[in-house]
Amino acid sequence: MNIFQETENKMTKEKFKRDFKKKVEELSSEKLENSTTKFQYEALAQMVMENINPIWAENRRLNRINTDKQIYFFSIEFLIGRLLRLYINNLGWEDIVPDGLEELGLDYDNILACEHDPALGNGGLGRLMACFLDSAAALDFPAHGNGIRYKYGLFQQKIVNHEQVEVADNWLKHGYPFEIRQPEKSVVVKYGGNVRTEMVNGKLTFIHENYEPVLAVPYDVPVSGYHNKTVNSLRLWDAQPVDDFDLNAFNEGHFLKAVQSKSQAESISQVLYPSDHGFEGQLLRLKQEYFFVCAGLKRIVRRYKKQHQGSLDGFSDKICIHINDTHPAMCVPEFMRILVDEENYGWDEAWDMTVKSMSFTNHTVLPEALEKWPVDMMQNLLPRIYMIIEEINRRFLEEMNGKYPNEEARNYNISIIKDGQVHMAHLAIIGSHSVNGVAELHSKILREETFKDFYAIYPERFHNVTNGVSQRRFMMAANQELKNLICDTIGDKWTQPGQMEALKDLEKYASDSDFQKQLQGVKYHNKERLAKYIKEHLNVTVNPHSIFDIQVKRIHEYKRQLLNALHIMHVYNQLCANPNADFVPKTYIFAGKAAPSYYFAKQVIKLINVIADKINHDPLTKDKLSVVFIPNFNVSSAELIYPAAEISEQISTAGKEASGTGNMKFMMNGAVTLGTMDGANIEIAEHVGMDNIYTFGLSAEEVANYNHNGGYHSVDVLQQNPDLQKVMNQLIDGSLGGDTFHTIYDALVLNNDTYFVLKDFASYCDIQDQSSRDYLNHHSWQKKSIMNIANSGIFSSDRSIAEYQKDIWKIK
Ligand code: F58
Repeated sequence: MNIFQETENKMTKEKFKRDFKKKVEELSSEKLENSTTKFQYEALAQMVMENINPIWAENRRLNRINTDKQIYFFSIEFLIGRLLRLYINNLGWEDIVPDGLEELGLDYDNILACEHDPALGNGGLGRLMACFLDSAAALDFPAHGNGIRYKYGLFQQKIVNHEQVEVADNWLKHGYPFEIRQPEKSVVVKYGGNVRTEMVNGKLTFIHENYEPVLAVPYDVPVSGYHNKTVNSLRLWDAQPVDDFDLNAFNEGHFLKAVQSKSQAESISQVLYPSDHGFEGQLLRLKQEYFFVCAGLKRIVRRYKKQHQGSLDGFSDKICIHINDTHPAMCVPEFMRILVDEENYGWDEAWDMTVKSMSFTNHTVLPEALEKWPVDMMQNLLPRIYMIIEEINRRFLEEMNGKYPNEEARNYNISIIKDGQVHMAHLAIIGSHSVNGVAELHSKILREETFKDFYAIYPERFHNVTNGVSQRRFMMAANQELKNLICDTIGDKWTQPGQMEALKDLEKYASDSDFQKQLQGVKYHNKERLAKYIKEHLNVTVNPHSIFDIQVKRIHEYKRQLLNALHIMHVYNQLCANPNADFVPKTYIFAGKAAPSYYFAKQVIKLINVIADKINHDPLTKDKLSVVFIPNFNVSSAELIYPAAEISEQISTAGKEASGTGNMKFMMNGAVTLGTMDGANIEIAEHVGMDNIYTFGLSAEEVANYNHNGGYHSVDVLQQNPDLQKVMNQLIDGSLGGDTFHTIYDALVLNNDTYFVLKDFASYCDIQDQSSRDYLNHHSWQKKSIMNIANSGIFSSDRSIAEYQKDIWKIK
């Protein structure tokens, strides 16, 4: 029994069964037993919304009258995943619904599978936002999301002839039951045109004219808290033409023009950019960035004024605008525009309010990913915003040159506008009171390298908040058997929001052979479940008694799926050379999408699939070695994959992965990390202890040292390692069924291996061997697994949110 269930509208199994049956029959005009799974899903979704809506309405009413501080996450991505099961668990119906459906002769998992998984994000950054919203609601904080309702989410990935093929993700085709359209809250966003000045009542006034208006229509999705009465909102904006009346234009010329402008407006929220690497300076992307910034701020400002007798005074004491990476950095000039142009604040006061309201999180140190917009593009698309950025920059440089007259080079470096480009990270840092990285090492690199000039000026602004993930989704819901086992062993305190560190009590059972056996049983079931999925989807048989060694994440050179693949080739070579040698059976599992324009990453996908095909069809490897690439990695398949893992591959080039969050999801499901000392792996190592993690390879410092001296000589490494030579030759000599991988070979051998794959190869092979040997000792392996679960509490996003609250937003 939970608090939520003690309330008046208590749901019982019998009531649920009655209501559900009635709802299905109303919707489908069929008896329950003749209804389709699709109608059953719709009925369940409607029942859930009918129960959430009154609580949501009450939350909205309270938020309107009370003046507690509100947090708004501005993010270009929210990778929310399927929501139905989460809502059911949050409502406290997690026992009622599955049992009730079973008694009605229905399968809960089949019904849940009808929900189209909304893919409104590329990877870690978007998923982090979803975990943060989940945690904030669980902890009763008023924190809301503000983003874009893309019509097409991240493409669906198919593998055809070993290669990635992208298919459009029309996730709204059959409607989405968890959103509420709010047309009366629509606002206009203005693009292009020109800005004219005029004296109005003795004040210089900026008038934006000849612009193209676009209507931003909000759709709200409820974000419910776990077993509590909090329901926050995720607001996603849809772009529409301002006036559909234009479409009725009476002559053909006008009609075509009107239709054109309709599709131009709609194109803004048409598609999520599928690139997680490198900055793409497309005009449409800039339009998207301003779109949700402008629309979101307008509503927040309007709401605040309504609550405060038409004034924005005191705004920064009550509102936090959190800028998630640089994509929403235009919050800074847009809020200045509202304050100065529309609300008549003086510049200095407006600037003070802006900086106090904004906080900024950086998610990458890859230089190619840092956003820089061409000045003329921004000036043409957003003329007034550009003027304000210029003025912010002018005043900033004036201050810096005054304070640090001898730091000319530095003052130039930190400029927002330089070399014909607007540097968005600089804008975000200068315009925010807080800047944070997402793991200790990452924050250190920001302070000492990426943003060192800013750190010298504003040391007090720099923070670290190590990422976290939602245990409610990635462990309690995805791995219910593990959750139950832990609750039976140490109680359920750890399942309460903010209490996950109580898992530490499990350490007492680390060497308990009874508990170890039960844990091993849970893992085995999860491996069987994944093996079944692999058989059904790929027609590949994997041995559930083999070690499940898994790397799932976006495909990127710095994440080094290639290192994993080269090692598998080496293992296969060994097996071929010595078929009767002792061998610990192993299944290597990969999943992840490559950006459609990222040729190298797509070659890596092809290589993995080619290797998999060869190995899985060789009778020599049967039951010993298999390789699987699971297509279309998304939040739903992730929920199946993490619980089945025994080894979590986190092998990025040290210094490149800001944090990683998959590492945390694996850990809380009992997988042991095999990784480099990078991102949050370092903190995982600190918490589990070096006996319970496998680390290898260069440190971030060593990588940086090589890079400062122009890199290293990959050919030297190759010359000293005949096994590696053999593998590299196989990439180009036709051994792989006639396929050759010259691009990969050239990057590693001729172009000096930017990501240190060959350099780390030998130490990776050693640690792989060691982990396989260790696996044979079940007792010590289970102990490692338990130590990982027991120490995963700190990697809950509840902890991250509590830190943001204490150090950055300072909510009481
Ligand atoms: C990721 N960034 C980091 N960006 O790579 C990862 O280390 C970190 O754990 C995670 O953020 C959360 O902090 C990331 O996912 C993107 O996908 C961007 C999306 C928008 C376009 C540019 C890439």
